[in-house]
Amino acid sequence: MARLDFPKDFVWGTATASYQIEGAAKEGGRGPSIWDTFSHTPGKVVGGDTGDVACDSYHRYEEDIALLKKLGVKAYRFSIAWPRIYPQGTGELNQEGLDYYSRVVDALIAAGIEPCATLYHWDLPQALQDQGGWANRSTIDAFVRYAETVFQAFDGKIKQWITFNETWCVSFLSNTLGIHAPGLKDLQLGVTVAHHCLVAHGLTVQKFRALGIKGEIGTTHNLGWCEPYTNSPEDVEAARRSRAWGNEWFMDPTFKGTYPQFLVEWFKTKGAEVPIQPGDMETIAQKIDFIGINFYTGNYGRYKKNEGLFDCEDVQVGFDRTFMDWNVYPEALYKTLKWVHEEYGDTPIYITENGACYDDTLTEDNRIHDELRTAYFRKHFIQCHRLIESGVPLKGYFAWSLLDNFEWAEGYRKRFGIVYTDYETLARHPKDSYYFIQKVIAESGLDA
Ligand code: IFM
Repeated sequence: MARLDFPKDFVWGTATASYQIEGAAKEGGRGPSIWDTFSHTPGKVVGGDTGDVACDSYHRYEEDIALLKKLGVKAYRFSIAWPRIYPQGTGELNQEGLDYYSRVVDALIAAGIEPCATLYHWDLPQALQDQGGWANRSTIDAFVRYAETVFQAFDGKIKQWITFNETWCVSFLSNTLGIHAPGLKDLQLGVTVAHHCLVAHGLTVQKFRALGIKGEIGTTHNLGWCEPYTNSPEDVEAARRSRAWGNEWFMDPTFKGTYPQFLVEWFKTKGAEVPIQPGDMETIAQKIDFIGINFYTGNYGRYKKNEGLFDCEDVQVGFDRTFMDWNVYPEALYKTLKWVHEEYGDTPIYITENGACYDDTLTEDNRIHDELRTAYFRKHFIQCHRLIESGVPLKGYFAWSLLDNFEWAEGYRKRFGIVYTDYETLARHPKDSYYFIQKVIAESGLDA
């Protein structure tokens, strides 16, 4: 049995997001977000679930931080809810919102855990959506103002900042595929929103530097890996389009200040164009201190006319699948991060999310024997080790998620936590995967 040791300074952590765990939707002066509107619209979320209560972490954050401490993590990635800070998106600041995150941040620091904050994990103030949301360029200014407020409030305490979580989801999943809030179905809208979020990211990084905030700033893209099913030019091109939609469309502007031209042309044939204004691309490509990658799955694709946006059909090749129906394909994590390093250089990489959804059952003695999730983590840790050995600057790993939580359009049925949330009592029960990760962290490695 081989022993895989991780560097002693490797950052082990877990991740969550505000709307998915906090609850207290109407407390502390919080304004409504697009997710309140969406989840309260019949038919949008499985079972009619909403984030009104979620895991109630707004009130139970101390319990959650105790779980993190026992787990042994060095860092905790959470998100700040914009509508708690500016209930209407702009205008009057809500001090109670800042106070809440101050309590969380102070408790983390007291527990010896580095706070890592995401500024935007999808809860756009509804008031801004009413004016066009991210499709309206003025939302960019509102975002930078909000970012400036929290930078100044937490300067010196939060040392790792992420501007956006998964810009692909914010744009295309939400505005082209209509699956997430605000639930719109328009390709041009997706392209426009993606561009505006990227510009907002660049301006926020500029603001961070101009204010001289201490610490590091980056962004998080969700990448996947689509392999061509055969070597035929049609399959190769189809898989390339599909992959580039999630990967290069966001990574190229972030690092190179360009969009992949072949996809720009492809979108044009569908009637969509990027609304680039002078200076935008330079603004987007600000130097960042790290890149966050969320990775869950990969697939095989082959050419099929009129299949989806890219004439690319997903082919089932016999992978095990999670309860989300996502392939378990750990090797794709290796391929993806290798590609990131080769294509975009030596910027430090953090896996800001990775994890698996399974249908857990609570035993009579409150245990959850989640062997499949544990196996998923183990296989991905092995790939992380391989990446580090091969010279990829992988600096940390955040498991998704600390807790079972509100899984967006899928509601509460889909559990990703390493801690089980009992939604009746709101009690938390660590699963076997929690103890597995605890051991890996304590030993700074694992037997493979
Ligand atoms: O729950 C989400 C998270 O909010 C963003 N990344 C993917 C996770 C699982 O779907």
